[in-house]
Amino acid sequence: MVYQIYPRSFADSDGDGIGDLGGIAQRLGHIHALGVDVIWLSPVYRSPQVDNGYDISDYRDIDPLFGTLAQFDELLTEVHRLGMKLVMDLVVNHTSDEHPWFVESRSSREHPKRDWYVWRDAREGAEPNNWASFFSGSAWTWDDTTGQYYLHLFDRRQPDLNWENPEVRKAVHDTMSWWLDRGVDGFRMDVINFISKVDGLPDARPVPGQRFVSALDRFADGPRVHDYLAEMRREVFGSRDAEFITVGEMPGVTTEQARLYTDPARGELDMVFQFEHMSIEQAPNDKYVFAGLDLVALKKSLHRWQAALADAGWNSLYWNNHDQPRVVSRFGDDSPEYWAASAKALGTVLHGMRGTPFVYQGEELGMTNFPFRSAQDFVDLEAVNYHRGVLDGGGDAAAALAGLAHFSRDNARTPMQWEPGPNAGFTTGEPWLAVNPNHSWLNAAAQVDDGDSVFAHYRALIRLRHELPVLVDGDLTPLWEEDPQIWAYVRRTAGTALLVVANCGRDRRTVDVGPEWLTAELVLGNLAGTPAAIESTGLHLGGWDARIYVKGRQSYPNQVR
Ligand code: TEU
Repeated sequence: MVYQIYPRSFADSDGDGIGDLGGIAQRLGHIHALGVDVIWLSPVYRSPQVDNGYDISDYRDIDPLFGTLAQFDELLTEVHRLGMKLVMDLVVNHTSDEHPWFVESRSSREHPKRDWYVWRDAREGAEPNNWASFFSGSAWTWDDTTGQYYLHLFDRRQPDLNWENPEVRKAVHDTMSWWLDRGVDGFRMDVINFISKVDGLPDARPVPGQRFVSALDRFADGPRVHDYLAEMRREVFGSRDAEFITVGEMPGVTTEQARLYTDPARGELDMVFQFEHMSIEQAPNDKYVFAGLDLVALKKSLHRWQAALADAGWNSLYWNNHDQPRVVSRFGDDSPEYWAASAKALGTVLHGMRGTPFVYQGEELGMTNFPFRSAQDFVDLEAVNYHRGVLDGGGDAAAALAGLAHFSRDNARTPMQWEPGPNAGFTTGEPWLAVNPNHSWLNAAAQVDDGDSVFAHYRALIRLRHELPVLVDGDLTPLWEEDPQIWAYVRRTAGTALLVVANCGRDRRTVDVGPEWLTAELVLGNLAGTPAAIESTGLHLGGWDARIYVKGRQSYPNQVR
């Protein structure tokens, strides 16, 4: 399994209020104790930090905010010494506008690097097409110096690279090789399915009342993306013997495309992050509008991905990352009574599936959303721009605030909660983003040695994956898919069967699992006093009760609860 660190919010060693490499080094023990195989580090490269490091101005240096290259090398050595691997974030759909490549590109139309970015003339005095930026407004910005627009799918300070240009691709390959030579073990590739845009950059289908519209189908899984990834695999990894990890972050990717990207026979990527289950309760045209949570839809979505990549390709499994609200507040129940049980139950149904599980910092503690109150509480540029856009358009400010509180990326980015004391032990200074007040009781110190904690449950889930081949290889058959409260499925290999079942609600439920499971053994439960065997009267589940049973072994060596 993979553990994601968002360095800015993980641990601060120098008191400037921003997490850094020194802080990570001090806290590696926590990650190791969880049983982590691979660490994925969100960007630590030199960056103006407009999008917290997803705007890179030098791919071959560490931002002074986070430390130095020498510190990075030390950290990598220590990660390896502990038997873990380290994966870097590769952000190459775009650079920062302060990257020397862009500075040169914008300097004149004749500059050799002009074609490294996407420049276009105005169309009838306005933007070249109707594409919206993910961060509000147009995806194009006018540049006075040379009298053309440049493309940026994200912020205007994140210009898109032109992947059609072989020199750009070569520069990216060289950068990757440079990090592999330093010893890193692979890459998580930011929006990598956006690198090939549809020829001619045609308008997206208009939406009434919107000047700029989401144009996902004009650049997601575009015409040459598979060629580019196969080429990258050949050029960067082809001559190396070691095993590397590649994960493509892919908003809008379909199951059919994901199969192509991750089929080992095609040699592109190991796995992709898909987003279908992350938009399940968001309105289609506005991710900040809550459209109601439908557990059946959520289950079906993930089960559909399980089926689609069952015999070719490979899934990644995640509830959280630095762009998503906290799962216990989102799909769980963060009330005092059910907070721990629901955090564990959601961990259980995710980690029971086939694929590689990812845990985002603090998820292993059941960290929750932040109690945002006013517009000033938000610092993420996506949130700030969204709020401004709603106000400018005369929209409902209260509704916008409620949507942001629920879905804002800042929910994921509040500092890691280490201790009950000042600033949760994250920093001795002033934290760059407020610490969640619930750190007084929700923190690592309170959990790591407590056998009943969310942390202990995650550790058990991770240990199970290391011990039970059926969790890795077994196929998956959903049970009671239409049930709006029970999430259950069976994993099976030739010799073993595993039943994963969770009651995703407060009301008690009894389910009839059938006689074949009466002999099964409990390997993991999330509530005290879970009986060791299933009763003949059925499986009686309390609120947010989650269990894993195994069958087909005489005895199970390492029983964990
Ligand atoms: O995110 C890509 C992406 O499309 C979304 O998940 C994004 O967070 C946004 O909310 C869409 O509305 C990646 C990174 O994970 C994110 O942090 C960056 O801001 C983005 O790319 C640009 O690099």
